[in-house]
Amino acid sequence: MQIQSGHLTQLRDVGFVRIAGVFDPPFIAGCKAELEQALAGRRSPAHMLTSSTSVHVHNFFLYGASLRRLLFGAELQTIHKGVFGPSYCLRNAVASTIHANAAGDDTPLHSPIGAGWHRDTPQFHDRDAASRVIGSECTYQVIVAIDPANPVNSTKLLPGSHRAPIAGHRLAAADLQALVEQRGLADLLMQPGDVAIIDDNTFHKAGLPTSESRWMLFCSYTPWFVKPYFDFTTVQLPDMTAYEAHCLHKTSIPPDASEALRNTFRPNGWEKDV
Ligand SMILES: O=C(O)CCC(=O)C(=O)O
Repeated sequence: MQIQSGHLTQLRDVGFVRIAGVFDPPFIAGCKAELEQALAGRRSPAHMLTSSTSVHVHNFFLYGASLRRLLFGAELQTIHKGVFGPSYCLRNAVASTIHANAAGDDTPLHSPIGAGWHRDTPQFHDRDAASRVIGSECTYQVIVAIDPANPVNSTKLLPGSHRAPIAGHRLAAADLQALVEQRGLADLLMQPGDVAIIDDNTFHKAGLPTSESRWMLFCSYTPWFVKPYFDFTTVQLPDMTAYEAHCLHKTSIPPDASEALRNTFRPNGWEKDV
């Protein structure tokens, strides 16, 4: 797989780009089997959230060799190096299905993660408690389709909204209407093995659950100094590669109080082999 200049132009201009057929369907079927096995076993319930309409498996790469290979293998390394650059690290890696009656038991999660229009780029709140996001061309989401996504259950996106002069994380109704009038609304239709790259400043929301399983892997990448969702210092993978160590922030662990002041980013050169 190669990143073409057209992919980068579309990402910059529209806020997202889809690349078809990055992974082979039999490999993707193996990933799906690992996810379903992990869910059946529920070895780490704190990282598996279920509701009657969705299931979310955080840190999916811990639950099988194919899932680990998918996240850290050649294809996503090529996207990582070519689209956002080698100093970015992993912020979150979650497998999600929205699926009516996906699980018999409900955790406190009442609706799918991603319900309602929002952005994924990191936000903070200013003195007036107003939401501020860090903006476009800073952080990215890579989505890998495990199942097909159809016009009902696919993620919805507002093309061009990554550049909209709106400061906050959520979208007001009037702004939604204006954005739809300007450039319409897109369904992120996917087939197993397709990949989408999204500028995190693009407004999007989850589609509606159907009776079909709709597993997608949502992998978010941020500059090394952005805190990840999980404490990856405790994560150890057998035979961890330089790329995995970098993604899991092991090249940028802040010093503890007893250590001398130092630049905490120590690049390990993973990209030289890509
Ligand atoms: O599940 C989806 O389609 C969207 C998920 C989403 O918006 C998110 O995780 O931020």
